[in-house]
Amino acid sequence: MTLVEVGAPEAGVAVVRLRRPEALNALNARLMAELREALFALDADDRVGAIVLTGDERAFAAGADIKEMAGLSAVDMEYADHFVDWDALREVRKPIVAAVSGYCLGGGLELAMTCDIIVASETARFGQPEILLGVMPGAGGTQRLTRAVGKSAAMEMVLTGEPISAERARELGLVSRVVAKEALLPEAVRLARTIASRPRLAVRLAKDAINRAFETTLSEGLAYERRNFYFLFASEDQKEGMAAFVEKRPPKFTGR
Ligand code: DAK
Repeated sequence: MTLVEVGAPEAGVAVVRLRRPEALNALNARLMAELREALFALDADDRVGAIVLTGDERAFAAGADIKEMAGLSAVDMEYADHFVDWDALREVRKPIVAAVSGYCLGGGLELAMTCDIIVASETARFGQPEILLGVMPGAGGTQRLTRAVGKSAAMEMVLTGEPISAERARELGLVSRVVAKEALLPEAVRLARTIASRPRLAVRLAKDAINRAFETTLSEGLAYERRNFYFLFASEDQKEGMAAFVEKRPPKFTGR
């Protein structure tokens, strides 16, 4: 039985579902390896323009698998490269919308933050509870959360381990929208379809440039943005998009 279910692409969007409900979708090594394989396959699939990653109603994911991690030593982790699949996820070039319901804790939140947009159901709970286990976030929580919500709120969440509500997460800018629980998947898919309908190369280079904002100074980021912008003038979609505007007709994008 697989721990990651991949839906057939529809209107440019594939839904990937974490499926380990008996452990609140705790992220063990097998699940992460399957997730990596699934996301990379979709990244290479021309039918797909955007991906939705979701869990179930009770949990997006309640963290990395504590039972699997409990007995490891630092030396084990270093030699086994135990978390290699986590690091790979940031290489996915297509946009990923995380649709989060219920628990989104520890590595679950770190996984959601590796995605590009987080849509939450009103039942979602976001937290970094690692401190309660005697450790701290290890898959980007101290970095991505701080960039998303600022120092003070990140310190509160990481140092107390207490979760926040979906509404609070929206106020802080951690999620882009909060919807009723029945509307979560339809809304995330609708958003992903809108993105998938946009010219693919522009979407790809825009995602790339936004992610650069977290890696560089403003001047370097602006120079990077400028190069991606100029590059799009080498695309057929730029010619088509601008010609269609001038000719007052809908554009026909090809992704070239
Ligand atoms: N790991 C393993 N099993 C888990 C789990 C987890 N994180 N969360 C829940 N489960 C399992 C429970 O053990 C239980 O299994 P059984 O006892 O039935 O076999 C089942 O899921 C249902 O959970 P509960 O019975 O506890 O359900 P409740 O409704 O009572 O409580 C809860 C729900 C979410 C409040 C509770 O389960 C909980 O506190 N879970 C742990 C949350 C947590 O501490 N998460 C952070 C884990 S540390 C890294 C990558 C990632 C990480 C670090 C480094 N690298 C790339 C270096 C990440 C670390 C973490 O996420």
